[in-house]
Amino acid sequence: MTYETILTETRGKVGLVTLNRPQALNALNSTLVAELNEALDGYERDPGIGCVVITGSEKAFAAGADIKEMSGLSYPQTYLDDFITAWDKVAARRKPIVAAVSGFALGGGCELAMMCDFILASDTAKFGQPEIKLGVMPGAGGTQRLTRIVGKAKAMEMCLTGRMMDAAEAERSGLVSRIVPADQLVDEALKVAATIADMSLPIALMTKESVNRAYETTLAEGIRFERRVFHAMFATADQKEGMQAFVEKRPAKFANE
Ligand code: CO8
Repeated sequence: MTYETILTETRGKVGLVTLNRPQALNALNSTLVAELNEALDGYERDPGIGCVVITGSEKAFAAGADIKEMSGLSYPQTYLDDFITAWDKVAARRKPIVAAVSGFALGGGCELAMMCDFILASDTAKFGQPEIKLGVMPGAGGTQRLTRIVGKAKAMEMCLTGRMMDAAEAERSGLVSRIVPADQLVDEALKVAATIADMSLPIALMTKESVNRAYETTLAEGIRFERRVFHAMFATADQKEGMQAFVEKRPAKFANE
């Protein structure tokens, strides 16, 4: 499949999407968002894919929504077209998605990275929500996801001033899982994604769903949800295989059943 604004490839059981609008620092225009969703739809449907990596270039993961495309929109247009809603589909994917972020992840770029399940950052990564400098605020989850991830003080400061966070601060704040040297970022992300893709797919999906519950419900309700799903895992062949393999001191071979 050939796209205009992204590159896609499959590496074993991992789907790799590279945002590819270098002339605009991977600014997220409507074509890019549509193509990204189309590629992710394909990976969701493909039973051979267990995990997806989204990355950008060394200079920019994505410098935000495309300001040139957005600047002339009217309120009725944004409202009637339900502007931004398509973006949220990224967060609704069932298969795990890793964001591999190098360079700028600003505005919608930072929001896109936060829609993924976790972020691996290069040492050059810079995260920010600079929308206030454009006379707007984050509109694709930035005021909500960033606040839940890094807490009110940092989120408020970033959203109100547009200050960027470097990779070290992002790691200290829990925004990224790890920092990797820039020239090893994509390889490392693919390695982590391959590890995930080698697990049982249904178990990985249930695990993702359960962790995400922590953001959506009370602790008691989340614990109840976790317990029910944990119990259900004993109905899978992969639970039998995983535990049997441990007992027999051999690697597990999951059948996704
Ligand atoms: N949109 C459109 N074009 C962009 C964007 C952008 N977000 N960012 C960079 N570009 C373009 C520049 O216009 C320039 O193009 P040209 O060469 O034709 O002038 C090219 O990319 C290179 O950019 P710079 O020359 O500015 O590169 P620098 O290295 O000097 O600066 C920066 C890099 C600091 C990243 C700078 O480009 C910048 O500040 N960019 C804008 C960052 C920003 O404000 N992002 C937030 C956008 S608003 C947003 O994301 C709202 C999200 C809400 C949800 C959206 C739903 C659709």
